[in-house]
Amino acid sequence: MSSIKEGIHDHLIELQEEIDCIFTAGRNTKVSEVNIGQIYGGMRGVVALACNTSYVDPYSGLHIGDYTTDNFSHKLPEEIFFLLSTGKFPEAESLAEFQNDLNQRAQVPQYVWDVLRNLPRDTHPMTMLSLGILSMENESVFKREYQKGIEKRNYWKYTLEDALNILAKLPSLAAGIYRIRFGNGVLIAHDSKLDWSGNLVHMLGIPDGDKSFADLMRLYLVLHCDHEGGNVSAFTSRVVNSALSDLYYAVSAGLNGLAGPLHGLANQECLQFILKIDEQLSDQVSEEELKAYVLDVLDSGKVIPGYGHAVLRVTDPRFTAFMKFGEENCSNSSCFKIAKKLFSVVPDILKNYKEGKIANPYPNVDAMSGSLLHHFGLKQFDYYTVLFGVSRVMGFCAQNILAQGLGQPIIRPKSVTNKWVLENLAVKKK
Ligand code: CMX
Repeated sequence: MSSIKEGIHDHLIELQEEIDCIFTAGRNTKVSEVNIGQIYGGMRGVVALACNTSYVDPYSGLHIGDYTTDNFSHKLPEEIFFLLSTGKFPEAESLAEFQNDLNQRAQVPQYVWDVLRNLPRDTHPMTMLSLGILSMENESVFKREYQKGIEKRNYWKYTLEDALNILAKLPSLAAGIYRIRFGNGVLIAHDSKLDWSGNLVHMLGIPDGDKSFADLMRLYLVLHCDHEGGNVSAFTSRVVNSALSDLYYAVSAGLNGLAGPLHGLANQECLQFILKIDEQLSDQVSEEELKAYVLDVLDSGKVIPGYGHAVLRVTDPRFTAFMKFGEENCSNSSCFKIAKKLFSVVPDILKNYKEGKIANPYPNVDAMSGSLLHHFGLKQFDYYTVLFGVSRVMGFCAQNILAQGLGQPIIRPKSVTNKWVLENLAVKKK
C-alpha cells in the first residue's frame, strides 16, 4: 500500500473513533440553532457540517490539523495535500514516493486539448479548467469500479485513485490553458525532475531568472489549498460527491462555484481594481485621494474586492503571508504599493460604512495575491482564479476522500416555503 493510502487509512480509523465517541456522548445534543434570518441569509453561522481537513477560526484564520497558516506556509503543496488527507506531514521517503506517483500520472489525454482548443477564443480560463476536468470523467476509476459493484467501505480507495489522477494532471492542464488562451498554443512538456508547483511554473513558460516567481507559486498553491467545508466551492464539491457522482463531476462543480466574483473570482476583480487605481491615480496616490476613491466605489453600490469574509473577523493570515512575500521580493512594484495603501485605508472605511453592517472590514487572501502575480509577469488577470482552483482542488479531493471513508451519507437539508414560515410564526401576511 502507498504511504498516502496507508496514512489515509490510519487517519480514517482515528476519525471514526472520534465520531463513535461523539455519538456515544450524545447524538441528539444540540450544537446550533437556526433562526429565520439564517434561513434567508445564506445559512451564515449555522453549524451543520463536519469537515476534518481544515478549520477556519474567525480570529486566527486557517488551521490544517494542528498547524496554523504561519506553521505550514513554508511547505510544498504535495506536503499540504498529504496533511489535508492524512492529518500528518509526510516523511521524506513518503513525500518522494508520492511525488513519483504524481509524475507517473501527469499525462493529459490528447482529447482534452482537442476540447479546449475548439472552444471560442474568449472562453474564460475557469470554464476551460472546469471543462478540462469534466472531459476526463470517463477515466473515473470510482465510476468503473462502482459499476462492477464495490463495498461502501472501499469507496474512498477509488476516490483516492481519481484524486491522484486529477491532481497529477492539474499543472499540465492549467499551464496548457494559459498557453492556449493567452499564448501561441504551443505546450511545454511536463518535466518529471520538477515538483508539482515547479512544473506548473515551468510549463507556464513565464521567464523566472531568480526563481522568485517559483517561490511565489509554491506559496500561492499552499495558501489557497482549503478553507474548511462550508464555502461555496468546497460545499458544492462535497454535495455533488455525496450523490456518488465521481470526483471529476465533483471537482468540476466545485470549480464552477469558485468562478464567482464573491468567491474565487475576487482575486481577478482585485487586480482589476488596483490597476484602475494605478491608471487613474498612480501608485503615488495620497491617503485622502484613495479614501475618496473607495467611498465613491461603495456609493456606486459595488463591493471592495478582497475585503470582507463570511467567517473571518480579522486580517486573513494568508493576506499577511503574501504581504510579507511582497515586502521581501517586490516592495517597489506599483500594484504591491497600491494594495498596501488600500490595506491602510479600507478597513476603517468599511467599519463605518452601512452603519457597521459589514461583518468583517479586513482583507482576505484575494486582496494581495493578484498584485504579486502581476509583478512577476503573470499579467492576464482572467487567469488568476485558475491558479486558485489548482490549489483548491487539493481541498476538494481531501474532503471528499475523507467523507467517503467515513461513510457520510448523501447531503440533503430541508428547505421550506414562505407559507411554511408564516404558518410557523403564526403571522398573517398584511
Ligand atoms: N465591500 C462592500 N460591501 C461589503 C463588503 C465589501 N468588501 N463585504 C461585505 N459587504 C456588505 C455585503 O455586500 C452586505 O451588504 P447587503 O446586506 O447590502 O447585501 C453587508 O456588507 C453584510 O455582508 P457580510 O455579512 O459582511 O458579508 P457576507 O458574509 O454576506 O459576504 C463576502 C462575504 C466575502 C461575499 C463579502 O464580504 C464580499 O462580497 N466581499 C468582496 C468580495 C470578496 O473579496 N470575495 C472573496 C472572499 C474570499 C473567498 O471566498 O474566496
